[in-house]
Amino acid sequence: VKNLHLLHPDQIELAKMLVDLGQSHLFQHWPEPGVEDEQKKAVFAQVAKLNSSYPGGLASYVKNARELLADSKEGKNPYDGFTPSVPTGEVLSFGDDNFIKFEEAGVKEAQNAAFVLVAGGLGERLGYNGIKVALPAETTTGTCFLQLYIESILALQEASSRLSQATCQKEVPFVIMTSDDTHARTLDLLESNSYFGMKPTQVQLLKQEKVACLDDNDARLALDPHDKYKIQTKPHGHGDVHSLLYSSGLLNVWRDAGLRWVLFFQDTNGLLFKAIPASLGVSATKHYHVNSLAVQRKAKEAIGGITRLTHSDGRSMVINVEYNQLDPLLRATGHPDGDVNCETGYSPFPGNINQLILELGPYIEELTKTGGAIKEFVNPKYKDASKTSFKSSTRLECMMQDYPKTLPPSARVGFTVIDTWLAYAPVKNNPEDAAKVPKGNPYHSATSGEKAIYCANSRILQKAGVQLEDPVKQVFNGQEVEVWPRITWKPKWGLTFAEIKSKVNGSCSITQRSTLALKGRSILLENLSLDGALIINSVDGAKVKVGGSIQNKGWIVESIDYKDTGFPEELRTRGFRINKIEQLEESYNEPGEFSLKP
Ligand code: UGB
Repeated sequence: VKNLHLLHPDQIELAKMLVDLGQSHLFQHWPEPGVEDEQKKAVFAQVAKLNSSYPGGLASYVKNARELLADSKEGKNPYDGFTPSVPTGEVLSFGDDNFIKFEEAGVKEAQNAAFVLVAGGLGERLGYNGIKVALPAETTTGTCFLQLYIESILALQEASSRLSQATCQKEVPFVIMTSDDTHARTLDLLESNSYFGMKPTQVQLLKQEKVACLDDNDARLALDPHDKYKIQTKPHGHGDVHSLLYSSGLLNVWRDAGLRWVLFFQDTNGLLFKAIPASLGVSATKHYHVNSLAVQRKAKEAIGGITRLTHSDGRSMVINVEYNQLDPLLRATGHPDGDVNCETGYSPFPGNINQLILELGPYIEELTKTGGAIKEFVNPKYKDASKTSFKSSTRLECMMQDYPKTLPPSARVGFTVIDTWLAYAPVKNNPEDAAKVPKGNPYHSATSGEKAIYCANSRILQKAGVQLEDPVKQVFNGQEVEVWPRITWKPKWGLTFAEIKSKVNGSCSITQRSTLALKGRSILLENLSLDGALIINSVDGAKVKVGGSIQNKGWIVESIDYKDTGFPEELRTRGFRINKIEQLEESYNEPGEFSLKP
């Protein structure tokens, strides 16, 4: 009370609210006025921020926390009363007529889409010190994830307006959700690379705020152990993306501009855009309000399972059930073996890859009701079985894929299963953890993430008629992976199977030890026989026909020890480097028609 005169009237209101919420411990230790007054004012600047960045403010946060902490203490299961079953959705098979049809529909729709990347996480599991979107997706060209994503969106935008014969190209908006951990470095990466060719006005960064930590079951806000004038905060999870988008006002801007879809994706999946055209096509054709991308999932694999939950009171929803909850839920509902593979060798529940396609109109309608608040959870680490005190402070968390939990039963919630090799190879696990992954389950490491890109590109070319040698098995960082030829291309070279197929003619072949990098739009492979490394750079107006027999010493994949600090972290986490011994590299910097036939 003695310090009240230091505060603005609105800060006094906040102080009263905190007292009403049982949070007076936050300032009980304050010394007399005149001592550390600036720090005291700073506390209220932080309180104001915490209050405005949470839907419903701190009062809602504390109320939700008390309820969730009480449920957790009681051991209440959030899925009580729900029975899981396998939902139905669209299952695609790469390259067949159905897939091609959905891809075409998706490309048409892409100009009506906005893309949202959630990139606020630091990736503790990966043990990498930088931001994950700056990591090379593959080291043949060194293209980082953010560049790959931006070039994919631009390619999609261009292909979409070409297909619909639009007179001018619509700019597809790209939003990146950052956090205090990633914001400055993400902006710096964009600025120092001229936004990788995208107009800076097309990109928008929205920073998520952390939430207050909680010290006990009464949801007393925790003070920072190192600073008694600061409330301790931690990340609230990727679910924040919905309230941030809502409060930014962008959704209405997009609706007014005629957009129809919002696509959400995560930070390190180098394959993702190979799956986007077809899945957007599914959304548009099936009129899905919510479409979750999924892959076949091995039982107990550390990705959530897409599940239909039916409540005894009649409610029903299709939702992601996190992997640590699926097994107990199944066991509690008449499946004594829990989360196990079925006769296909996979779990019957498709694996959530956290790529969501939402229809904009129904999305805005829903957020107008909820303000973007997502059902939260709390995961306190208790000191003992009495569950009365915590080992360390906790906080509420939320996940973006829980958005459908508040939807009415009339909402059209579906999913699209895509071949794993085509759609999903995230970089999440450090080498030591990856090496411990049970045999047959995916490593989700930097090693497997890069190898998966070569595998997918090789298999796509194979399907387009190119003869390829079989991959060889090699071990890097304790992980056995298949090594295919190192084939990469710019997204504008080919985004859909139909487009890629149209660029491969005659009888082409590529040996396993080869490298092929196509860095241009109009490069036609015709009767090419490659045994070595071939790099083609071309400007947009240059049409290059590449054929004949090309042979050289090539680029070799060499194993390295991840503990060898002589190599940069980006290479150590993969366990290999590419030794560029000999290549044929040609650049076409002027428009025109060219032929490369050594
Ligand atoms: N992220 C944020 O932007 N903000 C945050 O506060 C936290 C994360 P993780 P997670 O694909 O295998 C998810 O940590 O949460 C971003 C799904 O929940 O990589 O363990 C972060 O930058 C799970 O169902 O993943 O698990 C990153 O881009 C499963 O699908 C993204 O959110 C799993 O991903 C994911 O963060 C998976």
